Amino acid sequence: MTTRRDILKFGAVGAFGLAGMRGGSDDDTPPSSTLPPPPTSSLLAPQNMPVPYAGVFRRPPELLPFETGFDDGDPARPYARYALTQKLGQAQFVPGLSTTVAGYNGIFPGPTIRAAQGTRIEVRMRNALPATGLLTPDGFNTVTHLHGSASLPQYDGYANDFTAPGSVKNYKYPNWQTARTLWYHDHKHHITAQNVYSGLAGFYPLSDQYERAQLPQGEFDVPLMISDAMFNADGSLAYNDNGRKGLWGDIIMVNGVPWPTMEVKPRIYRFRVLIASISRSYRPTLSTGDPVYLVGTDAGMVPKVQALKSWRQGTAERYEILIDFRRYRAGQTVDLLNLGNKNNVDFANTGKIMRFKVVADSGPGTGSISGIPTTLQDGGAPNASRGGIATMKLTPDMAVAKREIKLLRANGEWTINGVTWTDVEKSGFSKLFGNPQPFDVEQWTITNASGGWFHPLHIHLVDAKVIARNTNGGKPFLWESGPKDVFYAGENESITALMQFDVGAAQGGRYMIHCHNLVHEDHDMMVQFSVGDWRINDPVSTDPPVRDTTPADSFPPVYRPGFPPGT
Ligand SMILES: [Cu+2]
Repeated sequence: MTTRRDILKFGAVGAFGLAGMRGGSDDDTPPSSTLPPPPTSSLLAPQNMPVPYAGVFRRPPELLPFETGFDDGDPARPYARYALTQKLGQAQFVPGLSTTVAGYNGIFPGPTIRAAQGTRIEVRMRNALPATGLLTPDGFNTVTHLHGSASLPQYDGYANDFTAPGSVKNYKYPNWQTARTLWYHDHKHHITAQNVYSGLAGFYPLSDQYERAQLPQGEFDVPLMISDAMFNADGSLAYNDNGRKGLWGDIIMVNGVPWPTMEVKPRIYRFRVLIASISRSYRPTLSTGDPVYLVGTDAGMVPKVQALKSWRQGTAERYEILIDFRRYRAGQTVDLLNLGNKNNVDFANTGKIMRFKVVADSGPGTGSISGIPTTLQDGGAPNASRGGIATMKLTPDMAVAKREIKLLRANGEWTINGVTWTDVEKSGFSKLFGNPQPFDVEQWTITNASGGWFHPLHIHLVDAKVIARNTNGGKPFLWESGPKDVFYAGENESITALMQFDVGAAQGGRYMIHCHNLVHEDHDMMVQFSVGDWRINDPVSTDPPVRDTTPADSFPPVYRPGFPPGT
C-alpha cells in the first residue's frame, strides 16, 4: 500500500529527476529539448504496464435525470434534474492493479449528461469525498465548472465558490445556447490540476434540432476524452508537475482506457474529441493518411466543413470530427496517432492515441449519415444571443473595445498581464481585466511572447471568432473555423478574436479568464472580467453550498442502457 507521503516523495523525486534530465530546473528557464526523454514516467512493473491497443474502448455511461417536469406547468419550459456525487472509486486503468480515483459518482470519466437546447438542467452536486485530497494534503474542496455554458456567475464554477466535503450545491444550467460539446470539471483554486487529474471530469453534450438533423447521433456520436497519466508501482496515480510547469504522463487514455481499440462499422462516425489532460497538447492524425472532417469546434458547429490531415489541440479544446470508415474493408485497422507539439515531454507511446478496427456492418443501425456534409447551419442569427455559428458572422467594425492579454511568467508565477488570481483575491474580488456591457462585441488579442511554453487560454462565458494569427500567414488555422472558447497560444504566437458578451436573459457579473494548463491556472494564471456591474450575481455569496443532510443513497444513479463493449 502506498501512502500519500510516498506519492509526494515519488513525485518530488520524479520532478527532480525529470528537471535534471531536461536541463530546465531553473524556474524561469524553458525546458531544454536537446536531451532525449526517459522512456516512461510511470513506475509500473512491466507486467502492469498497459500495452497500446490491448484495451477495449468504452463510452462513459449516460446519466438519466431523477426528475423531469415543466416550470409552472408550462410545456414550453421543460426542466430536468440530475444528481451527481463526488466520491472515491476504484478504476481498472492498468493490467493487474486497481487505481483509486475521485470521480463524479466515483468513476472516470464522470457520467455523460446529454442536454437538449431549451430544457434547463439542475445538477445536485454532492461532495462525499474524504477530508483531504488524494494527491495533496489540502482539504478536498471542489468547484464545478460547466465549460461552454453561459451560466450565471454563481453556477459557473468560480474558483472560490467551493463545496466542502459533506456539503451540496445545486448548479443551474440554462441550455439556451446552440448545440455544442460541453464538459464539466473541477475548478477549485490552487488544486484544480490535482482534482481533475484525480478524476473529476465528464461530458455534457448539448443538442438542438439543427445539429440532430445534420450530424451522426446515438451509436455514431462518440465522445472521446483524451488524457495522459502516470502511475506508481502499486497502480495509484502519480502526480508530478515539474516545478509547476506541466504534468507529462507516459500513458495516453481515451475515456479512461489506455490506448483502446474500438470496433467500428463501415459508416460515418462523429467523434467529440476533448483533451482533458492537465498540460499535454496533441496533434492527432490518422495512420492511413486520410483526412478527418471537422464539423464542430468548442462552441458549436462550423459553417463550412473542413478536411484535415492533422490538427493541434490543447487542454479543454473540443473538436468534433467525422471519420468515414466506409472506405476501409472489414478487418482493417486505422490508428489515431499523435504527432506531438513543441514543449511537451514525449515518451515511448505518447505518439499513439487509439485504434479503430473495422468490422462487418451488422443491421441497419440508426443515427449515421449518408455522406460528408459540406456546410452546416444552426438556429442562431447574428446578434440573436444564441452563439454558435452566428459568432462567425461577427466583424471587427462591431467591436466597441479592443483589449490585450499578455501571457507572462513573472517572479516564478504564471500571470496574465502581470496579474494573478491572488491579486484578484486581495482586491476583495473587485479587480477586473475588463468590464464589457451585456451584448457588447469586443476584440481581444492574446499574446504569448515566450518560445519556451504554450498556453491554451480559456475565456469563460463567450463564444468567439478567431480572426487573425501572427503565424500561419496571419490567418486562423483551418481547425479554428468555428466558434471557440479556448485559444491555443503557442510559442511566440498571438491570436486576435471577436467575442460577444452574451449573457442571455441574465444581467451579467464576473467570469474568469485563465490558462487551461491546469498547473499554470493554479499558480496563478487567472484573472476575471465583469459583464455589467461587477457586484451583481456574486459568485460566492448568491447561492452558496449547504450541508447535505439527506441519506447517502437518496439519489441512486440510473444510467441509459448502454452500447455493447468495444463500441
Ligand atoms: Cu499556461
